[in-house]
Amino acid sequence: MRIKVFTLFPEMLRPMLGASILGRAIAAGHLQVDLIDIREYSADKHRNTDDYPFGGGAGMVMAAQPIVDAFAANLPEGFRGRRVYLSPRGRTLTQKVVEELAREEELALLCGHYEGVDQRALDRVIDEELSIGDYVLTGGELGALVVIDAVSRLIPGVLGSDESSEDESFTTGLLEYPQYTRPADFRGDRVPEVLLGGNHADIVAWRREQSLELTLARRPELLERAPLTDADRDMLARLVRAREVDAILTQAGIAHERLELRLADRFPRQWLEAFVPEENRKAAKKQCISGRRHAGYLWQAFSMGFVPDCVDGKAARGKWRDNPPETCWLYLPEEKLLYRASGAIEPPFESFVLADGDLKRTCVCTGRPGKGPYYHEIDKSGAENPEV
Ligand code: 4GX
Repeated sequence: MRIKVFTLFPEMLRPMLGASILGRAIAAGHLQVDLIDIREYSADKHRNTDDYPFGGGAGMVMAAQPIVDAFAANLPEGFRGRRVYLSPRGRTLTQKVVEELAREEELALLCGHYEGVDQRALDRVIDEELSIGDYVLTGGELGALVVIDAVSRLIPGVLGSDESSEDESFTTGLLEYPQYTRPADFRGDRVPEVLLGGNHADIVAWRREQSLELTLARRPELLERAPLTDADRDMLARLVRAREVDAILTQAGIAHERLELRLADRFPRQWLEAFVPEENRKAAKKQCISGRRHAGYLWQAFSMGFVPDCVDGKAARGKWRDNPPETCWLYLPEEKLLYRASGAIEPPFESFVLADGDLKRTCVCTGRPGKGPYYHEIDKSGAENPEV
């Protein structure tokens, strides 16, 4: 690709074209950038390139002559590429436009300064106006650099084999998941545990969830066009609900943290393994996890007697209040959402679980339509919970 940049300030672009990936691409011959100093084509005796605007108004306007003559001197007769003027009036640059430009053999970029360029110059030498965004620069040079940078990385050979030009965001239609590198612990901030283990399926699922959640929070309009699977849509519905639940918990003054959907999905199983005696597990599993979803079903299994040492009623509640745990787990079986909250909580839900950090002491509240809340305290010493 060959790019000609027409500018009054070629020295503004030079450093960017000499460094990093652009510098390497130019050195390797994948890209050729010619900087053309418009001033050199001024026919004026003082080499002026601008003048006052006809009709009055603030600032100066770039005159037609130096620009038209610079283009004539530098673009061959049969120039086949696209001639672009960088301007806030132009079509907004998007990755799609970048892909379009990258298919050209050659580009000519005109950088305007001051209040703009004499319209007659644009009419003679420009095919299209492009804007790099809705804000105003002091000149088009940064816009030209943005175009050059974005286009270059699509030219074969410019990116190394381990650098992908297929930006995640534009292939998945979603925002990119967070990335981490060593160390695993940076001043107390740990890399998400799932990325440290070697479970590839878990990592893929975690990244997908992060992408969906980030897109929902920051660019929800992208979700309308993104190619989504049924599993994605299911996840999204839960994430939408999670945001509502988040608001409710915050309103109730409960400091909380929502756990990944992946962990929420495992919670019922882990719960059973931690609290349901081996001999009852099969039956409990069938009732709790086997896909039958109705309000409070998981807790119904407990009330059916699969868990020993249940104490129901106000006694459990009192006991709980006297000796509150530091951490509570809140699992909403219908929404399939799992929360961690600090301190003993009594959330405004019909079904919830209160437990200390290692799940050794747990209180279950099951909603019973017409009968009010129903509390169980489960004492389990030495219960292990590998994930949550
Ligand atoms: N995306 N600028 C052009 C001169 C100008 C002034 C008024 C037309 C009308 C810009 C952007 C940008 C600053 C380049 C003003 N042209 N370029 N210049 N946004 O702000 O590309």
